[in-house]
Amino acid sequence: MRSKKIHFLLIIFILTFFYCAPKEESEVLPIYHCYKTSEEIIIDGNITEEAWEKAENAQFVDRDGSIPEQKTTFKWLWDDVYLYGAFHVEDNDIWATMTARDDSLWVEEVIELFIDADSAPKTYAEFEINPLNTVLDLYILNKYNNRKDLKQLWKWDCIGLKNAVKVVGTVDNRDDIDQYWDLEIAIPFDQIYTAPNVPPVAGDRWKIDFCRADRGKKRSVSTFWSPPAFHNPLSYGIFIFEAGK
Ligand SMILES: [Ca+2]
Ligand SMILES: [Ca+2]
Ligand SMILES: [Ca+2]
Repeated sequence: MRSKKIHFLLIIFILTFFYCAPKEESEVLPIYHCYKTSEEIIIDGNITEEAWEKAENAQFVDRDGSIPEQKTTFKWLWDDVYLYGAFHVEDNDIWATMTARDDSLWVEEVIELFIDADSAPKTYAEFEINPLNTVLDLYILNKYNNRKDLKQLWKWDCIGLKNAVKVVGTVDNRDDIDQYWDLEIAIPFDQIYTAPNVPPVAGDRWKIDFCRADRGKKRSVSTFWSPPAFHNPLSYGIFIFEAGK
């Protein structure tokens, strides 16, 4: 009888544990450790500050997890005002034509950022920046965690956003061989309305993803930090704010 009771309690314990235990996201989602910096970062497209050398380096992958031929690497840092990002985008054919804010940048070459600060996938911010340094920014209401009934709040502009690109190559000539473009960006925390803490507290976790459209003459390649990205916020990677190194 006693043994039956112990078995019963054990089953209850196991069921309770598995029901309450958070999903082990780290087993399937990439993790980025974003360190706090006290050094000045000038948003000029030159990712040459010493601070960047201390940041964790990560890279984009193909939909199947493989490393694409033209690599994209990125780093992030933060201070009390901004979230700083740096992307290094290898590309032998860099091109873009759009220069108006909130233009359809995704049909050309672009880096896209999806920021789900409260890890509640129904709301997140989207940024896109092209090699001409044109910005698209909007808030998304995504009731079903997919593209169904997506509400896009285009009028939202991230006030105080700083962004700069450095192109080693030509954006307006597709007949020559280019090398790369770098994007440096500073997003003011006070514009991320869904952030649980402004500025973040060390240990805060956001859900974030990045994508790249590399639209070559023969084919388009989409790469990601955590595929499938885009409007699948449950797939975004885990972005952890860490104290300074
Ligand atoms: Ca810089
Ligand atoms: Ca390209
Ligand atoms: Ca906008």
